[in-house]
Amino acid sequence: MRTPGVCRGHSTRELSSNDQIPSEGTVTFVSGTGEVAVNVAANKPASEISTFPGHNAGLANDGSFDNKNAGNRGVCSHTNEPPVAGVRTWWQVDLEACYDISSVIITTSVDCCADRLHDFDVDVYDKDPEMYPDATAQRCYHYVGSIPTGATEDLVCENRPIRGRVVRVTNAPGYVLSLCEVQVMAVP
Ligand SMILES: [Ca+2]
Repeated sequence: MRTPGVCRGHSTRELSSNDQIPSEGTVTFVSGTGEVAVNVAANKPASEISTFPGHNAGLANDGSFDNKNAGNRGVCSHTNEPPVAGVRTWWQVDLEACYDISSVIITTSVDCCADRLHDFDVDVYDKDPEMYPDATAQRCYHYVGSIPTGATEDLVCENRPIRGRVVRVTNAPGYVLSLCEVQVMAVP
């Protein structure tokens, strides 16, 4: 019996002549077989360990790259204050289907909190780890240091592509987590 919300199997395919090539700027990975990666995270269900009022998780995958004056305007996700010593804050998105994920692109705030995102992990799960404690994580990327303030960085998964449906960003212990946009690049 199939379990809802769980990845099964593995599939890859080559592009056919009928495939639509994504518009310029959305492609970050083309495999040797011609597979093209596109963002599959936009407006999918997002959640975070806690929410600072007005900074809900969905702001990090709403398709808007607005990242200016983020602390006051509520254009980026932000976990609650104050941060708790030893606790690793997280943000995640459920892609609502299984994808072969090649990279995760993160955009940080220009003027608030970006420096608090450092030494973090990007993991891919076969199912929601909040709903299924036995969900297995595969490491996409371990980031050493901080993404520069206001920058957009493409974190290419080690051992890509990684098959999964939930992508989670987990920060270093004891810091809030604020993300302005997260794109999950995968073979559709
Ligand atoms: Ca956004």
